[in-house]
Amino acid sequence: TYGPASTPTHPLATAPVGTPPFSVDGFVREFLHELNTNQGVTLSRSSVNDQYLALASTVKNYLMARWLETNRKTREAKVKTIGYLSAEYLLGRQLGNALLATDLNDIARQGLELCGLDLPTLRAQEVEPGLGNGGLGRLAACFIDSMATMDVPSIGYGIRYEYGIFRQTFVDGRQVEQPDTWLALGSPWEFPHPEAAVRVDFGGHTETYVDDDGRERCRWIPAWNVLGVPYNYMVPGYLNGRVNTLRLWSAQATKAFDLQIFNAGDYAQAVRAQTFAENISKVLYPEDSTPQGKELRLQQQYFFVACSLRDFLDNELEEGFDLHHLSERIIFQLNDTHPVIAVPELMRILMDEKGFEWEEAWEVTKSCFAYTCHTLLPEALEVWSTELLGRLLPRHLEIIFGINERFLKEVRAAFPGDEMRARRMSMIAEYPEQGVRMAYLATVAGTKVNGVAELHSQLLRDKVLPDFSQLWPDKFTNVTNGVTPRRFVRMANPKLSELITDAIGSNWVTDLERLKELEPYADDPEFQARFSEIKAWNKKRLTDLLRQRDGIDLPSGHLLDVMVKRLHEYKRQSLKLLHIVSLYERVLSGTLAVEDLTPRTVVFGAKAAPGYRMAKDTIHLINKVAKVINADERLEGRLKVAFPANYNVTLAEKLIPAADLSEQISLAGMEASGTGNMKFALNGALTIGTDDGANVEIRRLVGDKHFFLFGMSEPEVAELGAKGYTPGSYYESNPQLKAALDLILSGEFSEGDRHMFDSVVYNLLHQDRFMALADFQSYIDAQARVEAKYADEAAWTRSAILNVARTGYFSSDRSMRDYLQRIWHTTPMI
Ligand code: Z15
Repeated sequence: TYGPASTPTHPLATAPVGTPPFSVDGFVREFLHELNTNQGVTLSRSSVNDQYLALASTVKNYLMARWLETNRKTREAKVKTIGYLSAEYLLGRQLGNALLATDLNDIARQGLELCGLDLPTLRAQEVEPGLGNGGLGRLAACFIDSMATMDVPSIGYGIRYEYGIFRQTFVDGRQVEQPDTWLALGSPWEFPHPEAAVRVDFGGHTETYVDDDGRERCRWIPAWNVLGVPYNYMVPGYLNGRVNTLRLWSAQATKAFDLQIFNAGDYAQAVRAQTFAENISKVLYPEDSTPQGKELRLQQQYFFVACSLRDFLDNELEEGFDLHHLSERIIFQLNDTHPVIAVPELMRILMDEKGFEWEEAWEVTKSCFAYTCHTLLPEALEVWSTELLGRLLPRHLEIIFGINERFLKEVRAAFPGDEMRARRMSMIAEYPEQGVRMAYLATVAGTKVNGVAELHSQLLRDKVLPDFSQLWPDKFTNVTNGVTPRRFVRMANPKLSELITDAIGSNWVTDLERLKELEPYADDPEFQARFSEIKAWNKKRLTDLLRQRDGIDLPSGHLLDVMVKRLHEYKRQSLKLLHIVSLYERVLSGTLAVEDLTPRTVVFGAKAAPGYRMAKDTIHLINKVAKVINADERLEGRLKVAFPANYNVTLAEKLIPAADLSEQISLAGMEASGTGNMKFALNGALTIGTDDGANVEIRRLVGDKHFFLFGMSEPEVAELGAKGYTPGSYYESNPQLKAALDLILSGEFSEGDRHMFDSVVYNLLHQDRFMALADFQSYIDAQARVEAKYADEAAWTRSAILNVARTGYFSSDRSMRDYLQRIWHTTPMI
């Protein structure tokens, strides 16, 4: 229960908490107070970490009254809330965003200066919470930012991993993973509530019994349980006074659990039991788009979803709320299939705990969920074996079978006699082992199913879920992804932001389509000059960072060519590498004069899943190629390759604004959307890319003249695949491609070892699932067009400005508007 035991009589007890004065003096007082009372140190004896923690507390204090007020108002208004269910949130650093949202940047800088401190130094002390792998986790972070900024009541639900995505290091060019100890120096942004922990059950069996009304019912007799402790985080809207909540769950042993064992006298065993329970939220699985089928992963999924549903029903709804009307108050957005076990969980709660009949429970359940699919790769679609599911969640498996049975009846009624169709559509796969297709369950249970870019949504309908889209055409829709302009333009690119604001005013930060008003400036020489200076300044900032962060020397005056994203074969980092090796080979063989080489630095950033051999070998090869090329004086410094380790949100914020060229070169039909592509375009990089994911929409908006398109289209890929693809024939018939691959095989990059990179090269030659060789020539030709354009500085700058002006569509605010209209059917709170 919440609240005081008796009615408060002190006048301050019901007043909202105060906000520190919005002045330099007020800020300094608050900061020194936090330093003394929270850190227990004086300014003169404080470490940089003390200062950072005190600064974080100070900024939190400015947000606190708004947070409490947001919670009160939302609760009172009894409006529909968005429950965003996501196993990942790749938040990035919090301090800069909080300072921006409160407009405290100038005050904080001046206040700290009066204390003899430097704001950027304190900001650099923050370790980012890396509670996600890549695009999917970062998208969740952008979406909660947009919802707060747009006054949409929402709660983000997820897992507080003790170790987020691993820290990547390179040893002799190979990736070596280190644990991410993001909590080690303190975690000032979270509010733990151990007293509000909820219990989550696992294992055991089910049984039937007869209830008081004489009805036969089912119940779950679990074998063990853990506690979920909520940790709340503020999600501040931009200058609008709204502060939403992100609620991440941490696993703890229940008392009952260890008491039993303590009583048996086995202290060591009891402590081990504690550790066992706490394993559930210990570490983020580092695979992006390749489910592992591990028991602990399923435990994580059920753990956070069970906590979240329990939390919403018990703590966010008023007592006595009639759950038949649940969908008037919540829509749970399923971020991929990871949280889909929430569907049978809600059914179980309604039937087994609240006494609903099946049909009643199903009516409610199917109106409370919507499902976003983020992939087309067949291997990325989660299928949980019924053996595992039944062992861990026996009641849920029963319910899934029940949903499937009724669903297949509906299919057979709609398509009489079409038994093949019914089998295809079953949520239960029979091969290679019996398993639950989580995407099918989500599709059946969701009010809506959406893909994340136009092409992806179309392929989802036509290729991944064709039977479902025939049965329920209206269930399928598209919401193209977006990125938050606060973090990825306003914060990451302060100089460009100032230039934009000088030209068109400051409203673009929350109304990004306004960037269109920049179009006339694309031809303005003065604007062009300022724009180029800013790009140069961003490059300088990156150069300084990489020198001290990685000991990397970036030459100045180069075309900065950037490919940053998870390492995955379908994304084709190997194609980018073949381009680099080919340039090098042509200089060595004299087919390209050094003077004709466009001065270019290629920057890679990419983590590989620790068990993904081909991805790790590719990283090794990139590093080895970089080492040889960077040391070869025959190139006269005109070609450099940089691969800073541990690409993350913090590095992205410095890298993206400095880029000239954005590499978006996945095989068409494979990248669901991409979101890095949007961040680059918004920061004035030109894209070289295939007709894939959101690239399609970027190109349509910026125009063909300002985008370097290459490669097969998705239908061409499908056709070539059907005809039979033989990568070797491209090697045989293209001398430039052959020479590049041969140079790798010669041992040039491996101290004469001719076999070090066999795995990568022979995979390309004999398998090449993602058709890099088929697109090689087209890519080389497109890179020649890049160089020609880069030689005309004014033309390049004009195109870069037009990329900024024409990509306002890719704000995640627009994505949220689309979700509100097409899926959630609700409006912001005024
Ligand atoms: C992930 O980061 C994405 C898809 C997945 O199925 C998983 Cl498990 C992780 C990415 C897509 O690859 C990317 O194209 C998309 O932009 C992003 O999700 C956000 O929708």
